[in-house]
Amino acid sequence: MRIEKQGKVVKGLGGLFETRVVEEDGSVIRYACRAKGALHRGDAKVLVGDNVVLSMDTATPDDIVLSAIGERKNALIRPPMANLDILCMVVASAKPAPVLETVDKLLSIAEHHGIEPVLIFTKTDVDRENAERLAALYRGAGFTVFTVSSLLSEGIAPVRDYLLRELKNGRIAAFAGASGVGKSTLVNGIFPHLQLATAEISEKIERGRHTTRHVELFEIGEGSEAGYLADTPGFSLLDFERFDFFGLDDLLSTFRDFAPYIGGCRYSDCAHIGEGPAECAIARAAAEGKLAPSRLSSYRSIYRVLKSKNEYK
Ligand SMILES: Nc1nc2c(ncn2[C@@H]2O[C@H](COP(=O)(O)OP(=O)(O)OP(=O)(O)O)[C@@H](O)[C@H]2O)c(=O)[nH]1
Ligand SMILES: [Mg+2]
Ligand SMILES: [Zn+2]
Repeated sequence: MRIEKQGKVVKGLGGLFETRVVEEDGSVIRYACRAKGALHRGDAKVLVGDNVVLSMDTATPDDIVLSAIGERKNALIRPPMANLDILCMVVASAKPAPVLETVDKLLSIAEHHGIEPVLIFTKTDVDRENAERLAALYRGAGFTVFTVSSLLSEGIAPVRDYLLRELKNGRIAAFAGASGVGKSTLVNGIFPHLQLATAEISEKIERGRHTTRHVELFEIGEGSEAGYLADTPGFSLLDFERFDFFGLDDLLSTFRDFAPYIGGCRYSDCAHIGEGPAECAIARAAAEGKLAPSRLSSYRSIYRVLKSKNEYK
């Protein structure tokens, strides 16, 4: 007899998926399975975080197939995941040096998908001043911000408490960011029983070594009320060429700190891209120190990318 079970994909590696199933008696079982042919390509590809249907024959219970993907709340290319509720941008105070434009791009993509963005500044022991400066900048922009040093075991408990509070009933958060910023080290700090691989960044080029190679969900809380935290592979610079961007018209609403100034520009069709403080309310806010100038410059740079994409479609 063929039966079906509902599960969630917690890991995918080389075409093999690990899925988590809550059985009728409440016990939690992990099944390893392959996906049926049509679920290997394009948008139909199975992602970690997907809610899926597993089919099996009771006569041959080891032969399990991932046969369908449930409706998705959202799906991202980087990190390759579905159904995210919270995206934690992990950024090092130094080593590797933060690139705010990349951070802002990812925040913008998260906002666009309705995923709550959170910032975690790591390696406060390396450059405390920069960590504090960045924390203040993003708190001022209206984001939830944490600062941590895994080396000194500083600031980890507030991150763990936040995740425990926010991640219930299947909700999912992911750590995302450049290679070598300390994502896996922090996951190990939050779940002391895990021993995820971590590695020194290259001294010469001050970049990470892409130590984490796959996305994996770790359970936070218990049973059917559990939530999940994902460790993900670090970005490389090339990844940003392939980002899933959206329409130009949607950009402004993904910069939450700009909201108070919208409508205040001299011309109603102001695009806020080159106009000076006399005409543009957003440029004026940046000039007066109410908005971080780096946020405005990220906005302008993403605007240019989206515009050229839309023109060549
Ligand atoms: N000084 C200092 N070093 C840290 C801290 N957190 C992590 N590191 C070190 O930074 C290096 C990279 O850490 P990982 O956790 O492997 O970084 P990752 O973000 O998971 O990197 P990928 O898996 O490549 O994406 C390791 O040598 C860690 O020991 C910190 O708070 N302070
Ligand atoms: Mg890692
Ligand atoms: Zn304007």
